[in-house]
This record gives sequence, structure tokens and C-alpha cells, in this order.
Amino acid sequence: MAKKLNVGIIGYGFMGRTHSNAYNRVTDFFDVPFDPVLKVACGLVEDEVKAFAANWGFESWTTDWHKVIDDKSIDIVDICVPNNVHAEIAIAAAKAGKMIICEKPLAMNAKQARTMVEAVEKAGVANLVSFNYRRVPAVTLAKRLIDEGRLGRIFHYRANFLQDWTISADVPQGGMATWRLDVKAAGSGVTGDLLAHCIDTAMWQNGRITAVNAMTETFIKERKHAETGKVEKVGIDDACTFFCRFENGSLGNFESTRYARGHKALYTFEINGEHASIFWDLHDTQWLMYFDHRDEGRMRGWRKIHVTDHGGDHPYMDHYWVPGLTVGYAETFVNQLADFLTAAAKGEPCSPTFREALETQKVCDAVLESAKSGTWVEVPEE
Ligand code: SOE
Repeated sequence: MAKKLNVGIIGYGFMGRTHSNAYNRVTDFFDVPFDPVLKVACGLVEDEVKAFAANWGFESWTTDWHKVIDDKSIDIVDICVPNNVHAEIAIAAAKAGKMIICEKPLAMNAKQARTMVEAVEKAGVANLVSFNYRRVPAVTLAKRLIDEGRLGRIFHYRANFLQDWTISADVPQGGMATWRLDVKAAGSGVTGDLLAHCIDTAMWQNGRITAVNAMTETFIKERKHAETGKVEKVGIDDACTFFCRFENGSLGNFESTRYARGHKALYTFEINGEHASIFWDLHDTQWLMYFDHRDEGRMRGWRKIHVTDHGGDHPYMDHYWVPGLTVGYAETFVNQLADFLTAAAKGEPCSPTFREALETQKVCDAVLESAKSGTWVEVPEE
């Protein structure tokens, strides 16, 4: 019998739902060493947290996150609140000896992220930042192909994350569903929210980013604040484009916006190497495109790999249905949790740890600094 692990989730928005779903489903699909028990859900509004707890099967609920930390029976604290509260909760959870899963981006900036890294490392607690797209089977397969050296020397890495949900000036900033538009809650706009995903995947696949040159724009300068009711200056970046250099000598090209009419969550990346290229598209999650110049000339072309096979060929897929049948967005969180629980039982780190997520935070800081100064900015090694 797997050991029970009591979970306290803080935050009941979109991410609270994806994480709760993962806790409920992980033992259905994976033979994990821990059996998560949804012990307590925590959130600001009593009626809402009550309904959330009932819907996802939590044993109890609270509106005070300190109670989750102080509860000795809680083993794992899962942080799904806006970015400006991550640090305070994570540091308290680390001091209380809890395992921690924290939503991305880790913090408001690298300075704050460092304090979180220090806290979890000092306490020696298992920690993970939820950059869930790493656990899309096709994305994990891409990483394996790169690690096997199939692409040869890498020349280019390009990634986009395009959305269109903030084009209307009537979308408020701040508040429950729109805190991502409030710089005080989010720290930044698309850079921390969307490009952080691209940067995390890129550095995982292609190594450290050493220098960046960025531009950002805030298309709508003022929005009503959902909490104060007043029209206030918008402090986030609505769009961000940057070039970068990777340590391995390759060049990077990244774009993110919430103003790409028609695109809801178009995350794509392409990697071009000496021998082969890879392309992936979140809207076509289960496919990986692969081109290998070493193929016989008359047969050469882009292969469209349906990443649903079993027998260990395709990451995670043995745990699901039968070959040919797909999984989607929700399963990235299930896969991530399975990896985390497995690693935690062995006392091993599970990527991306807080320390690894700090690297992404440093790149985000450099991107925002470069956009301000209009110059290249080096990403500090320390
Ligand atoms: C924003 O719209 C958002 O929900 C991000 O916060 C998520 O991290 C991303 O996966 C999808 O878009």
C-alpha cells in the first residue's frame, strides 16, 4: 500500500483545478509510491473555496493559508495563488518542513526567487515549479531526441506563445480572474506568464541563455482595476519579443503576446540543428514534427510523429490508453505529479526545482531590463 500523503492546495482558480485534478487521477494511471489525499483547500472567498473543495473532493477548506502551513498533518503544500504571494507561502511551508509544488513563474523577480531557493534548500524539502509543458509526451520526446545528439550542433531555437484574450480595453486588471494584468500581483505580463514557459523548455532542451535583447509593449495603457474600481495605469508588458544567445553558440528568437487575434494558447517551438530539426505546436499536442537530413534523399521530408505509442517508445504513454489514443493538457499535470512523487520517495530532486526555475526568472529579469534599456543584457551566472 502506498503511503498516504496529505495535500493542502492554496488557490482555487484555474491552476487550483488543474492541480486538484492531477492529485485525484495520478494513482489511477501511475504506480506511485505515495497516495495523495486532498486534505484541505484554501482560498480567499468562503463560498467559493467551499464549492471548490466539494467539487474536487477535499476533506476540508479554509480561507487562511497559515492554517495549512500550521497543520502538522499536511505533507505537501501546493501553491496556486497569484505570483506576489508565492514567496511568503513557500518560505513558510519550507520552514514547516513541507514538500512544495509552486505554480510558475516561481516569483516576482530573481531576487525574490533566490530567497525561495535558499529556504527550500536550507530545509531540505522536495520542491517543484509547475512548468507543465515539459511533461507533454511530445515535448519530452523532443528533449530525448536532442539529448541523444540526433540534431547535431544546434543553430537556432525559436518559440512563440500567442494569445488574444486581453485585446479589449474593457478587460479589467486585478481581481480573481484578471490578476495576470495587474503588475502588483503578477510582477510582469507575458514575460513571466507565457515566455517563462518557453524559456524553461528552451533551457531544458538547449542549455543556458547567456544574453538577451528585448522589446516590450503595453498596448492598452490604462484599465479599470477590479478591486479598486478605479482606472489605473497598466504596468505589465502586453507583448514581448526577444533575441538571445545560448551558451552552446545557438541563437534564440522568442515572441509572446496577448494581442494575436485568433490565437488562444499557441505555444510553438522549433529547433534547427546541423542534421535535423524539430517542431512542436501546443494546439496539436500529440504530434512531434521531425526532419532528418540523413534520411535517404528521395524519402526525405518532415515526419509527423503521433506520440502515442507504447513499449517505452513514447514518454508517459504506457500509462494511458492504447497506442494511437491521445492525452492532453490535463495529463501534463498528472505526469508532472507522478514524476514528483516518484522522485520525492527516493529523496531525489524533480525538475524543474526552485533552483532551476530561478534560472528562468533570471532570464525574465534580463528580458525586462533589456526592454527598458534598449540594449543587450547579460544573464548573470550566479
Ligand atoms: C494565461 O492565460 C495562462 O493561463 C498561463 O498562466 C498558463 O501558464 C499557460 O499555460 C496558459 O495561459
